Amino acid sequence: MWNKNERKQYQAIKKISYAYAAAAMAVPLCLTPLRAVAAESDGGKKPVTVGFSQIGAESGWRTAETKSIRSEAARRGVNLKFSDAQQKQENQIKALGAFIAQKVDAIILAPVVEAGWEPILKQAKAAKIPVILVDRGVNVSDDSLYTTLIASDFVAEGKMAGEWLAGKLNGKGNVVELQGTPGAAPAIDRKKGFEEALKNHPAVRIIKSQTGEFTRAKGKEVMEAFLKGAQGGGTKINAVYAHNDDMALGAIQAIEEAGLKPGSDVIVVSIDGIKPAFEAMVAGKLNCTVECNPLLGPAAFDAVEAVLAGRSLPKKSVVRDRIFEQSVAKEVIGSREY
Ligand code: GYE
Repeated sequence: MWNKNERKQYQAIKKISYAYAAAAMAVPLCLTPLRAVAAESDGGKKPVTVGFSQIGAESGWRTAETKSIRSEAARRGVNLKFSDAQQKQENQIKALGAFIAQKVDAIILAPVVEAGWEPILKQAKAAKIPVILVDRGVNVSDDSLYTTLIASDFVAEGKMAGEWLAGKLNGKGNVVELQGTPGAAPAIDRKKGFEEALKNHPAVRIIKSQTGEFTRAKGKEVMEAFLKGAQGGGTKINAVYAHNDDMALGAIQAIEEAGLKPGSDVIVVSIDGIKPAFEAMVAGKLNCTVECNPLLGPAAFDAVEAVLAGRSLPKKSVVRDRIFEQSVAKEVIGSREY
């Protein structure tokens, strides 16, 4: 029998492997999610060493991703070198430099922003260290600088949120947008997808848009400023679109403190699908969340094992996400894995 953790990991990988199968550009990848033996790099003696450069701990999503990678490394007997960049690209570049100097077998990178990776990725390539990108993509002119990207389709997530909100507002209303970290793939793409969806609904307008840096505190602060503007004679706010749940939860607090009801006076939609978002939906304060699966550990280490074994990998594997409305929150909250 599997323990609870193993079953969860298996369910997560199963979802991702469906997405592998569905991704048009994907080369079929043989996934071995339940391998319990220690990963080995040289025919059975030395355990594999992997450096993981993580962005930070800005959100519930991020914490869940870190946990998934750490626990999967432990389960496979991988020696994991973990580095927390505290939201700074320069710290990630330093961490990658250190991993290269230590001659790790592979690097897993969750890049904070899209731009500026070429020099360090060239160093990794010159040292023949494969780099697996998880969760966010990079902008490089030569895609041989990384092995594979395992991530959600952020444009599709933004589109789902936009289409849902336009329906909820009956095609008319004023929306404020809380953006993620400037320059980050999910911030760029979730904005793009949302705006694409609104093209079909010209009376739904984004009246203000600012970064809340993917954190609850900043989401609250920015929402407070938006509400002050509205209450001081500015345009009425009908809805909030937040690029992640944490910012939405901060915005909900700001709405309540302004004497309004989140979920009815102001409609709130966000992305991630973390447990606290489901709790807020059950409480009637959040209207909708688009899932973004952070349980990337199993797929990331499958990719590491595959590349070290010389197997080819697709350039991108898309994690499939679903949308959850308030009306189903009670029913599904018990089965949420993060
Ligand atoms: O949605 C947000 C986080 O990169 C997909 O980063 C990830 C995003 C996630 O901080 O909560």
